[in-house]
Amino acid sequence: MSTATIATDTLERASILRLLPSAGVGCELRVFEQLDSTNSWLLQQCSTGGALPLACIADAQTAGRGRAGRNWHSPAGGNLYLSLGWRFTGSADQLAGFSLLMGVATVRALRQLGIEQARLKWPNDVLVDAKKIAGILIETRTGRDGGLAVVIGIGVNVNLPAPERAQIDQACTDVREQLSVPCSRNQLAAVLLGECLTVCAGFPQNRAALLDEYRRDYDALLNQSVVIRRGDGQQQTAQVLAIDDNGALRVCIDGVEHSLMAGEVSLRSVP
Ligand code: BT5
Repeated sequence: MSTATIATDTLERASILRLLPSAGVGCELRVFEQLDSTNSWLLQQCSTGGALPLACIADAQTAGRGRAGRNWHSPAGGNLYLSLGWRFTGSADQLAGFSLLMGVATVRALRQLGIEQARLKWPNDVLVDAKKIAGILIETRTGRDGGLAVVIGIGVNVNLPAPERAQIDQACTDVREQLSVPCSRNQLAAVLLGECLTVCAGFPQNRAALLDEYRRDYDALLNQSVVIRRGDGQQQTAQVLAIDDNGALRVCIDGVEHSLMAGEVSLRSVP
């Protein structure tokens, strides 16, 4: 695929819209030089009744967020920080496992750009060779009209400077390291946004097919031992079994099977 231009092209709304697949028709896009967090900006838009779908991209984030108050390192000039706000008409409990489905969208996009080894670490990490290349943060907000808005935030490392990497407490990688040719951020943004909108448009009918796609080809944890870290600091070693039809992770701890819901825990592989 001829997606190569320069390593860190400037993010441009017009270029992204030109490259956006037809799934993107009707989605408004804003591109900023800097925001505190693209998710926070979109949550704010949802609260004040902004029309959806609405996507925003920032070249830098001053307070990029991960799950559970963790930080997402978001330096300027090289990476992609994208959020998409989308109106969901079902009930909030139908969104269980949704981050995994957006992970499928992200892996599809990275593979289209040539990163064939991209895989998903349940529930929201995208890895290449056990190194984190992207992370996903799903948040919801009830709008003024009482409807539910979902904000999908995705950070992709395209060109992550070494000093920044050194500050991250887990192995990470970027698109530049994985491709022998440079990658255009505008192209990546368009492909990723297109894949996210395709998944959203088909949800929830597409849930089973997306989970099957994950099971077939994207599961970075299959048969691995992991350390489960719970919110209260408790840690346990577990053997990963599979995901269930709601996207929950089935694991075996001391011979007993358990089901983990996204949001409860974070996992680290046992070396
Ligand atoms: C995530 O959280 O992986 C979700 C990250 C979502 C970021 C996007 S960027 C656009 C949108 N706007 C936002 O404000 N957020 C979203 P979690 O699973 O909690 O992982 C956080 C952990 O990942 C940190 O504690 C670090 O260990 C690691 N980390 C932080 N920055 C990283 C980076 N740039 N690359 C790889 N790993 C990183």
